[in-house]
Amino acid sequence: MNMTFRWYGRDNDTVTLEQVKQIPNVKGIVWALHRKPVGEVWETEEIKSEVEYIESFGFHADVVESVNIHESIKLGNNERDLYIENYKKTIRNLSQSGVKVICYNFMPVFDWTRTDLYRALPDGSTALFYEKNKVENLDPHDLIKTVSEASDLTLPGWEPEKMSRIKELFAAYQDVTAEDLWGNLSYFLREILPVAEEAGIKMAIHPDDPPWSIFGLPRIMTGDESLQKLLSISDSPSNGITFCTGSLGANPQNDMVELARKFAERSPFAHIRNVKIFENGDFIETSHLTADGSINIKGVVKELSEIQFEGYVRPDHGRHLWGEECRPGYGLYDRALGIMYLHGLWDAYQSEK
Ligand code: DNO
Ligand code: MN
Repeated sequence: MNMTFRWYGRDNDTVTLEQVKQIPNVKGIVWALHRKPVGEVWETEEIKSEVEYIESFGFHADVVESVNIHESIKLGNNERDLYIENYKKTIRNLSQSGVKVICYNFMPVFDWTRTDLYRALPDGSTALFYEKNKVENLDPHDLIKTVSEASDLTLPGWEPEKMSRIKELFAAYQDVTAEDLWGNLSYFLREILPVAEEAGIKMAIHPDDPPWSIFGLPRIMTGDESLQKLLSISDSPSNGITFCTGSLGANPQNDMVELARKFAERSPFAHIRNVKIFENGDFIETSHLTADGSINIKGVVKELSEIQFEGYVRPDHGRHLWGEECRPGYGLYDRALGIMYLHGLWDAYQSEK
């Protein structure tokens, strides 16, 4: 288990690397050029500057999350080849700085979606919350308004320039089915995987969050069957998964221990976090502790320990604690607590061997 911490960059995060340095046994920083518009080539110089900064703290910069996929690739329209070429260049450029894993997702229009960024938990902390009924009955434009009013820090995938084109994007997706999306994902992977392989980089798809279709837009990375299908697109060792327990686990039908058993070997990267699911389908993010949520985090780490998982791991979203002002879900404190819980489980299972 190679423990990492996601960080948004100098002048773009409330957390500093000096602080991350004090969390025990964090080996690397999961990073990205967050200010880069989707689809543009990441140039070697800007990559180098970020990687050198991260390395100056003694961290590795092996994992990038995410190099986002331009909508034209997901839509499969005639601009896609241009953006695929850019993506290939970015892969090659990243490999020059020693990057090993690229996390990406294939969700149309929106990345992870929540209805409330600061829902109070009984202990007085706040966390990201998803109200099923609200998403099913709300116009996406109203949701965007609610979310952007609640935070001046942009959620990943909710970039202002994209939001201003939202109507246009919805229209473009009108006739795109789940099957079309699979076709477009396969096309993309067949193009880029040979380049990734040559560059020594593993691509790791992040599951959809939540793992079901929202606002009438198709979503395809939702559980066992889809992970299987993804792997069947190509046997390339570069065709991998970001095993995110909180995303997949928001659907109680996804047994995360079972899925870890099946897919950990093909997951160069894991996000481990807990969510509490309510009977009506709502869910709230909790601490990483197994007892606090609906996901058997303990069981997942046990599976990883069984196979001596050597992949990269990070705590995923955390709650907002002790008055911390931070990016929604990406504060320092709860993710640090999460890391220590994961280390504790890992050490205990390892010593049983
Ligand atoms: C949710 C988070 C996401 C994730 C992106 C990956 O579980 O991990 O923000 O980073 O969807 O592309
Ligand atoms: Mn995740």
